[in-house]
Amino acid sequence: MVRNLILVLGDQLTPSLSSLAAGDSARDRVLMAELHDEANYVRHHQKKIAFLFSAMRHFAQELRGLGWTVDYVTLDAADNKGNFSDQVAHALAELGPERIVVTQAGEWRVAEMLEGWSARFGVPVDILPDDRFLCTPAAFRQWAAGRKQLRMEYFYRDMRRQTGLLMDGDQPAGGQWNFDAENRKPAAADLFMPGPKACVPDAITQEVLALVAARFGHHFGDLTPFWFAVTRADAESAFATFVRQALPQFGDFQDAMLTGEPFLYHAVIAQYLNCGLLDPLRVCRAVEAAYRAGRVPLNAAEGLIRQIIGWREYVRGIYWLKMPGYERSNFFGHTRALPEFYWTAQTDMACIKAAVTQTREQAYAHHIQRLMVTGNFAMLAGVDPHALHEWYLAVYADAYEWVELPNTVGMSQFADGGLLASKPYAASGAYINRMSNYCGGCRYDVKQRTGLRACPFNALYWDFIARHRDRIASNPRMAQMVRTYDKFAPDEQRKIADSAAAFLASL
Ligand code: DLZ
Ligand code: SF4
Repeated sequence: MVRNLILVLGDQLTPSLSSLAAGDSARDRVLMAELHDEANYVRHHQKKIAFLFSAMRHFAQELRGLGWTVDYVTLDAADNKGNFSDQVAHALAELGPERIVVTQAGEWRVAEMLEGWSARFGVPVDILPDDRFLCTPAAFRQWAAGRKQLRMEYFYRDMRRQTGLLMDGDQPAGGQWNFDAENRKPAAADLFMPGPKACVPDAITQEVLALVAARFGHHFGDLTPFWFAVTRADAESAFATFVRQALPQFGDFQDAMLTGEPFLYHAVIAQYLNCGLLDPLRVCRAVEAAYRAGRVPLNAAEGLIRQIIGWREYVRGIYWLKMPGYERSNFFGHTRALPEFYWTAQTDMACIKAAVTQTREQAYAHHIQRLMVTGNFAMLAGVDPHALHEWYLAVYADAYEWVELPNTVGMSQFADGGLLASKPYAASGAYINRMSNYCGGCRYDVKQRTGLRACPFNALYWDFIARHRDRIASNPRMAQMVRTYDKFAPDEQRKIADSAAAFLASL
């Protein structure tokens, strides 16, 4: 007789998960399922689906090793019902448990579904907090209450104090909270970049790859070569390799972009953190230990820890504070469809071509490529932020709505009108030229503002400033750009408008 049915979602691959910690392996049953609807609510990248299915299969094995009985429903199983609700209904009919136990879902859409189950099934449903995060949605709400602007920096300092990470007593290590200003060196192509540790697919992964090729071969993205870690042990080993080989340089070159170097000194661990294979706090403690041992400079250690206990927790807080509704934010009223080259990479813009190509190959691009190339372009071109949101959610292996949506809608598109970001992250080609070597190999000339050969980012940038001047002129960080635009001769302003219009018409 089964007591509790414990549903483990695809991004809950953590043995200490609250639903499992509350359970008893002798009396409870674990349910995990590969579901058509979860792979399709946006059409996820093939590599992302393979990663998650394989990591789920390995996690089921890990749980069995710990004594759990796991009902694992593969995508092609005869009793696969295709979605969470029908799969749970089926398990209830088969097993007749007293209650359902589940750790709070990461996405609002799924959380809503869980909320409806006790009424729908007439069985008690225990929804337990997800204690893999440092800040609960309720604590974040409290932190946000009464604040006009929700700046990450202040939240981050609280998290440093709360965890004691990089603290010397009550002072930040090195006498400074944030070393971002030291993290903006452009990279040179002759640097040695080790790249993330690649794992060899085992028999389970091979089977998943065949399944994904057969069932999701029409989705965006290259399935192979497949090198992601799919077990906790391999994810930890990939992280240890990063700390040893790349972290010392991570800080300096965090914002750099280089042709043919998709990873530079980035950790490429977000996909492991976000599905539960790596523990955020343990990762941060290991990074601090490397700094304290003198193996890693402070700007690198602080930069990485800030991403995890600062930014990652902060965007999750914003997500739960603002959902539902946040996904439809559209401050600028942008309505353009997402250009086809976000899927095909067929564009003469070398920066976009590089970002989309590596996204197709790796289901990965680093934060500056996402923010300042594909994100920046979409905002300048007036793309509907919701369409862009669905793209990011589909194409990146680390993307779940709780983390991706605030990054897209708030940070990259300024669609929430400045709740999250202090200014629109709009930039002309000059920024991309400074931080990358893309422009040298581009058909467009980054130095020209208008005309057929001019870098499209330039006219689009000034046209964006002109189009939205009423919305942005009151922002102290944008007012200067509005004044600069106003000083352009009328003829130049007309050329900017014509160039931008001609380019947008060609999309
Ligand atoms: C993203 C994803 C995919 C592609 N597939 C599954 C799946 O087959 N089974 C599953 O339990 N979860 C999957 N997920 C994650 C969910 O869509 C969702 O993002 C999380 O459960 C967070 O609410
Ligand atoms: Fe991108 Fe413009 Fe540079 Fe070409 S010239 S790579 S379009 S920024």
